[in-house]
Amino acid sequence: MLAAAAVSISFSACRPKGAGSAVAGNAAQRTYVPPGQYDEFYNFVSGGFSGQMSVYGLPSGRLFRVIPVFSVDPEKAWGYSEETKPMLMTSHGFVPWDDLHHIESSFTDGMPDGKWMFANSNNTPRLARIDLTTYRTAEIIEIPNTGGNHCSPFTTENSEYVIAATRFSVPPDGPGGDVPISSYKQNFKGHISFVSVDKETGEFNIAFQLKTPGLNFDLSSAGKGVSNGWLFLSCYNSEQSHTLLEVNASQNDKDFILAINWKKAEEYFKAGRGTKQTNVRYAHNKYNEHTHSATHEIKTEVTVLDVADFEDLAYLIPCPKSPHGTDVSPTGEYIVGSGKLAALIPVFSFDKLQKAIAAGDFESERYDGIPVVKYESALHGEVEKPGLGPLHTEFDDKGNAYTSFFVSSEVVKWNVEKLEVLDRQPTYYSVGHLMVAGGNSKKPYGKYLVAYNKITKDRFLPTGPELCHAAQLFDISGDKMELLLDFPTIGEPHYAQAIPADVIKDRSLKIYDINANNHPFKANGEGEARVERDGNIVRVYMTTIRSHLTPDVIEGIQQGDEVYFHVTNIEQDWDMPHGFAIKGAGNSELLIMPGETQTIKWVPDRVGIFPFYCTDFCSALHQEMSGYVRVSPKGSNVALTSYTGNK
Ligand code: K7E
Ligand code: CUA
Repeated sequence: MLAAAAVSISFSACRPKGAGSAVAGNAAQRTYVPPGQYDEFYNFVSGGFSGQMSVYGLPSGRLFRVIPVFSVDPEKAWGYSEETKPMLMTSHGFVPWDDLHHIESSFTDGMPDGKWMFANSNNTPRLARIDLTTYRTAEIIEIPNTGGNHCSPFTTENSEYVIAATRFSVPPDGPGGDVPISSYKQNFKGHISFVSVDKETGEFNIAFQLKTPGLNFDLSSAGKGVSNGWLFLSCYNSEQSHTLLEVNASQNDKDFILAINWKKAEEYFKAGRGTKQTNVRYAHNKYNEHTHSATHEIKTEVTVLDVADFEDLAYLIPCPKSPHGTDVSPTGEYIVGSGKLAALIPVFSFDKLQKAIAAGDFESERYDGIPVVKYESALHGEVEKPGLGPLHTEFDDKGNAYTSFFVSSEVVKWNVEKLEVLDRQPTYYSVGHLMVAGGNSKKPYGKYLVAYNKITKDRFLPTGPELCHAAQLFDISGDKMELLLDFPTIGEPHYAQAIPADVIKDRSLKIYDINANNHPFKANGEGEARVERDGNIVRVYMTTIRSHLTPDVIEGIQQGDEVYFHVTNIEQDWDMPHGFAIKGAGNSELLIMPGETQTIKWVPDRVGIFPFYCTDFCSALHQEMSGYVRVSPKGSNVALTSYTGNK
């Protein structure tokens, strides 16, 4: 939840009238996707405090998949298997959870290209890349000099960079961080990271960071079209206070949108104008689809440019009252600032901003060395009386914007040129993010809007003190927005993306080629299945195929041994994973995709017979897909043997 929750308007005060009656007459027909047919859009939805990303279909709201990103997931052994554990390593060690707020797709020419989804973690600052061929998190990079990576992962027009900016300004990493918290104004700094994305592989690299005054960066949007090359970030706590922010960071009438000329910053970086900082430590984790394993390394260097050292990198635009969303229109000309406590929505013009910069049309005082453009000079106009507590804005294909209002619990449609409110519809209740299909691209697909709500109260059957968060689907193809469907979400949904199924569906991988499997502990067919001992380490090279595990009888394991089951699924059929679990394992199951090898570690704590079995109902004889391990006392002379079928 966000700071606007602190606004002292109780839930009952903002409960929309006529809840539940507002649904369009033929809504069922318009959201019904008959059995066996496909949805029109993929909807990738952040999981908030679940740390995961979920994949739905639109318009049906059917849940297809939950992709583990920053949190462990026993269903998929994410963070439990030996292969995936390195993905959750950080400079703080193994971190099994995070808070994922924003998802943005990779872009080519300002349009989703269906290659990757990027995701931020809000607690231990990290950035993730999810591969849309495997629907697996392929890479996670930690962000140094950062305290909470909320303002992320906003992506430039051709995915040159994914942005990661600090929510909490903090002293830069290193020994200099041990300072009184009351010395905020002297010692706390913001950092904005430009993480480059390799065109082919997608691989991340923190190209450079910009050091800024100690502002809190909330959200951002990369420029596009006419504003390509620029980046806009909302900043709150321009007061630079360090305690009771609810009051102390709400003093100034206006905070800022920070406009960064990132093409210039890149030029300065390439010209060697940055400073190498060598006291940072950050993790860079990658998943390899050939070794079916992740690697984890710690990096110790980052290049930093201080914006105050350059005249033409950064400009502040005053923006009323603790702005949250900063959203750029499809043409790139308009920048919408949503002040959480503001009674209007300012819309800035990129053209006017450029003219103001060229004319030096600045306030008389700089803010910590950064020129402040005069509010009126950059302003296209204000949307008056739009609602209470504006948070986020998305765009359609017809020149309209849609803004979510947390406090007045509604979505409001308005015309970007004319700044006129055209329609408003209640949400049930307290909408946070909203999303229009392609609504952050150069050519929005329009058609659907989804509101992601913080509170559902009476919308679903009660399930104890906590109710599901939920999405609400609206049809926006007509003049009025029409509510079609409520559907529950995984965790707390924040930002989301919707991409036409055709852009993505044919990229989906069906199997891993067993011949391309380079896992060091692969069993290349049942003939290679075996058990080996090295001291107290025992490796079981196991294969799975319908409907047996090889080997399925193992003897000669001793109490306290460190046993690794390296399970290779030798199937080469789509949608034919097998599972593996063993009694007493302090671990999850494994779920092994066709052609893949995955490993679970097991340390038997007692003597006896331990059954193991396939956890995924894979065939008529799935229940028969099982086996036994005999565990003997330490030092026992039972020989290490294994077999399947006749000994
Ligand atoms: Cu508005 Cu974290 Cu994007 Cu949620 S944030 S609502
Ligand atoms: Cu394999 Cu069930």
